[in-house]
Amino acid sequence: MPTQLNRMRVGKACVVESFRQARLYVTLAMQGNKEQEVVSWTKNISKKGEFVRKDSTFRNVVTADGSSGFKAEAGRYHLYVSYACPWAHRTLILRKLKGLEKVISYDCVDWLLLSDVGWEFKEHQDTINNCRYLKDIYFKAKPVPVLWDKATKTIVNNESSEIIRMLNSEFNAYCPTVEQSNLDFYPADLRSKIDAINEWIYNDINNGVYKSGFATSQEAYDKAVLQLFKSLDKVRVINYPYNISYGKVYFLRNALTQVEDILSKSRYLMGNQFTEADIRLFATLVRFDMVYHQHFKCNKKRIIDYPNMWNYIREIYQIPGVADTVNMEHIRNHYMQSHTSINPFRIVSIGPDLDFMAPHDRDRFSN
Ligand SMILES: N[C@@H](CCC(=O)N[C@@H](CS)C(=O)NCC(=O)O)C(=O)O
Repeated sequence: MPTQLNRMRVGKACVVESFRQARLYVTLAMQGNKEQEVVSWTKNISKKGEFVRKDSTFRNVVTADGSSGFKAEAGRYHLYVSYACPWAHRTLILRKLKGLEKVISYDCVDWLLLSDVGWEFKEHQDTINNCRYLKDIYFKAKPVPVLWDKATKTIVNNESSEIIRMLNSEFNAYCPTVEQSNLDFYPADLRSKIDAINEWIYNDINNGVYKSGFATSQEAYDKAVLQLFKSLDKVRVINYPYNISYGKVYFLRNALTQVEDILSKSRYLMGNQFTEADIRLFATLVRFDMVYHQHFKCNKKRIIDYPNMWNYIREIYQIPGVADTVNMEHIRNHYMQSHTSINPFRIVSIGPDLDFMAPHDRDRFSN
């Protein structure tokens, strides 16, 4: 099914382009993929009231040599993103830091995400396919980010963790400077450690805030929020990601405390090296105090209460180019106006004043 969908082309002509596709449409409709149920989070709740994120559907890759069928070329690929979405945010940061602004174009959807129509293009138009809704690009499904191939008019990939790896390594020939081309956020010698830390940070923090916010039972909420904040009742084993070799370390603490502890001893999650693990964590932490704390009920503590994390976010925010990828208006408006089950009157709260440009102390780790 994903492969057929992947071949699917956009626009009206594509919808009924062939009998096979029309048949696929009917099949999907019969499976319950009705037009009215466009936004997936409304359908992703288990019987226990837990939010269960579905795997992304489109998983092709762009390669520098074109061996995958999608060759890295300047001007060929396009990103569909939302400034509000932490997953899409990762891709914008990579595009910026690698200097790929002229190589990969992008369009941003409006911040409002309604369950019947999904993401919509409003002030920012869809400059490639001229669609009004992101679902028209997908034909049926809907999340951002989307990596679109203008040449074959196909979705290449819609999984942010994979898109950022493509931007990291496959477009180096098109980076404007040698420094940008040499920038490697997933270096070979750190890959297993990055994978290990990504895994628990994804489960407990990146997706943990959603599991807390979208829970529809007290039990599901307690489980997610405890994982995020309170002491874990199980022992966790991970590879300690410091330069100093501690080998395997047993952790009894919660995810945010663990991160705070790591960042009290090293500048980044991987010691002195800024990697994709930091970019992925940043996209969640930068939204935390503004939306997750109140809107998703992750309110035991704020990030500003953790001195190391708070300084760490400010350092990343101040890396040239990163601030351009953070749009707080979209972030606030999106969460508070789109999730009507959480915030029925869609009132956008005033939010704390956060000064991401205030000086940080992370230079204390410089050699
Ligand atoms: N695993 C995906 C998650 C993407 C995702 O859930 N995006 C949200 C926005 S934050 C979305 O578009 N949700 C609407 C939907 O799923 O219909 C990734 O990392 O790329």
